[in-house]
Amino acid sequence: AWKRNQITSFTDRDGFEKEVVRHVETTLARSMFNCDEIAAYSATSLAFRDRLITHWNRTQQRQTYRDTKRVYYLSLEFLMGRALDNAMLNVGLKNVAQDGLAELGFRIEDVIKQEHDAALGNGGLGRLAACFLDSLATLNFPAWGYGLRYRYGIFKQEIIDGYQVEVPDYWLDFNPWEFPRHDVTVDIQFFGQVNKKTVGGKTISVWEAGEIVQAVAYDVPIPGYDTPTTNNLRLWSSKASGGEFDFQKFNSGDYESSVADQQRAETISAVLYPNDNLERGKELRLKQQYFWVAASLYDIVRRFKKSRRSWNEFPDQVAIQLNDTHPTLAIVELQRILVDVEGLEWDNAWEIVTSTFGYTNHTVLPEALEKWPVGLVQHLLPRHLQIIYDINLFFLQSVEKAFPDDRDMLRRVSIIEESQPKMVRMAFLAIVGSHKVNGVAELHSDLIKTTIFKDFVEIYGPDKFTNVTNGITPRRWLHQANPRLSELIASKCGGNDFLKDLTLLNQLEKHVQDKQFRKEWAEIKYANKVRLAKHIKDTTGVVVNPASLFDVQVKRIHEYKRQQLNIFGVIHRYLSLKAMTPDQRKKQLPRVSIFGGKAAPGYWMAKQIIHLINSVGAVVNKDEDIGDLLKVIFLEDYNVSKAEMICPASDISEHISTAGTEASGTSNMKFVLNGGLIIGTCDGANIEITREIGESNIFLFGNLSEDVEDLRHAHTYGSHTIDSDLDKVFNEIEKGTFGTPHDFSAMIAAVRQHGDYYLVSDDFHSYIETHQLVDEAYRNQDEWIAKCITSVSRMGFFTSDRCINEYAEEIWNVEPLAVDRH
Ligand code: 26V
Repeated sequence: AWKRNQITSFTDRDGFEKEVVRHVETTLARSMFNCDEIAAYSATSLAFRDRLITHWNRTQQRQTYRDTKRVYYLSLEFLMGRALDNAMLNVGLKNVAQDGLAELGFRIEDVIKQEHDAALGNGGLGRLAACFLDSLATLNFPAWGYGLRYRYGIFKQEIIDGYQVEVPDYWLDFNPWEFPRHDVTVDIQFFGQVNKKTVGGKTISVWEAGEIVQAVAYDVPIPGYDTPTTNNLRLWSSKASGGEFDFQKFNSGDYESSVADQQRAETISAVLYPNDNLERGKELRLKQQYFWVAASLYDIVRRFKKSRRSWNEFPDQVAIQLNDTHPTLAIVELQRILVDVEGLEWDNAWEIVTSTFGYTNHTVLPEALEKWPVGLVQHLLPRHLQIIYDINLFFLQSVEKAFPDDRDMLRRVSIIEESQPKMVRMAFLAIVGSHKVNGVAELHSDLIKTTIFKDFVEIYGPDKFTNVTNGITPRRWLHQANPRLSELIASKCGGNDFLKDLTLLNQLEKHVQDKQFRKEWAEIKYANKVRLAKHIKDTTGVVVNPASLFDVQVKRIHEYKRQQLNIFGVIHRYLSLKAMTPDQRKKQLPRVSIFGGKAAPGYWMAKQIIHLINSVGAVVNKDEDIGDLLKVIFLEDYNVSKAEMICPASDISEHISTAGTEASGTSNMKFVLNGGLIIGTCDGANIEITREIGESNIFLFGNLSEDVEDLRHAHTYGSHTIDSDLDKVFNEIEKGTFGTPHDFSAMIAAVRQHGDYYLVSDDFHSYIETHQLVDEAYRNQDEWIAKCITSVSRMGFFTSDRCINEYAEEIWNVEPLAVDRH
């Protein structure tokens, strides 16, 4: 019997301050006299980290002792953002820290800002994984995340002369939120060949590796909100194996190549691939995938084996969710472990494998579907390719049996695409190796069943395919990002319970007509806009009037998300304003168009879009005829912590993808939850948001998903006339009003000459008209605020808690396991 650690469990200001001072003076080896904001941040983080780790230990002990089923969420991306504010709020001691820091001479907001975002993701998919971790812990599910510990997260974006410039994001200098586990390592094999061996009359395959790289675990504690449950995010870092190979080389004088080996090993976890929705079959990316998957599975299997159960119980103890196809090799790796290493029969092993995995699809864009050249897989993972071929063989045999007359079916559904070169279709492998496949919003889940995965619905029946509409964590995206609104809501909803049961927001609706409530609501929105206006001034030098309508589009730059439609619309507004008399202008509503988002470094067109936005801003923002009536802002380096400032400050945000292309979208949910309205197409989760909040509270426009194919066909084979207003916009660009016209000729040609694949012209008229409706609605502030409040009150469905409960019930079959409070 030993005494529970008392020191680190501070509960009041005094206790907190003592911890901060202790960390400054001992852990950081500094004097309180030269404690700056960075030291204050470090010490505060260490104080909270100590607390979390006590909870973390208790949670892990309890989960091990009870030995219930666990969920493993495999994701190549976890876009976590900052941890300190989140930890303080989830633990419920932010006020204590605020007072303590104040007494030590610091403003808590300044301290929070010292933290570098953990930016281990590209966009929606990575942020979804982060929201899921928050919900899993809050709901007390025994769950681990597994990912890669990139040395460089998504690049930092700088805007120089109106163009994006990428700067490396080296974020690990000081990271108090991770615990290196130098004792938790796994040797990962690559290359080599497969030999057959006969053991006791049985022939088995033995993979003799050509290269071994070591995986080292780094653990990040994930605190739940208002619960002691603290789950684990395990990130793998790559290191030279340091085994005999290297010493041999080193001793034989081959110093150079032994250092080169080390470099090569460390390269695996060096950098996050900055593409979002574009697949380019790079060997290093496949190495990353296998490295991470193999280390994670080894860890999962090792944990399972401790309980000494039979292999058939594996799926009762383990649920593994594949976040997109990136971890699909896990299916093959588990089959390999069970058959080659553990000696199970193929069919028995395969039953275990398919019962264990679930696969989530996040896109229907064909250019994003992962395919790997067979030759590359053969070279890097020779045994895995054999297993993939066997999986495919047995699968195709069963298909042939069920559809004996359909030869073309076999070609269409084969995991191996018979192209030049042959390719492994990862999505098909993921479907065949999982018991459930889900899309991320209703429309998207319907689309995958009727388009890219149609044949698989025929083969497996419809029940294998399901929908789990995405959600967001209200802890970060309301309580943390918008503390004043959260407090106002709490005052009307009977306290903070709504943060754990978001449907309680519906209590707001009875206060919609309450004048005082509306006034406070409007004041909070205004204050949030003032804060963003200050950031705009500080970072771009442009002064914007916070009384203007703030119109925001922040997300990755991609043609399918149609930032080009937005900026063409802005130019149209500018031309209309220019054509007015001064008297007419006085009657117009002032607007600020705010853009933000990164372009993949190799995505040339996306970079041109950024340049056009900046070029338009440069002209409009200094036009004295226009003044406050229109400002165009591009915010540099959009990331999670900036999103936390931007979402609360928006009046209207743009979710305007070509119908059928945005699987879900999640920022749409963040903006509405923060009391903004949205303008959007009938796409992704916009459709369900409309159903929940009501048609009168959203500005929908544009063609429907079911009409897209015909429209595209007409562009290519019929006569294609451009919308006349859009034509005027193009003519103005071509006149040189926004700089060298040649810079933008490809963007215009995409619409005029190249078939307008994203339907910019088709939707332009209704987009412009709908923005006029936005202006009109905004003039009636009372009505506008009422719409905002009503919308928020109906957003309960979009919490990631609901989403996680659906996964738990429909896909994972796991139950929560509460940890005692002390
Ligand atoms: C794909 C690839 C392809 C290989 C190169 C690297 C890379 C990195 C990420 C991805 C993921 C593309 C799919 C994706 O991000 N989908 C987004 O998922 C969100 C969460 O479900 C959803 O809200 C967005 O609508 C969807 O675009």
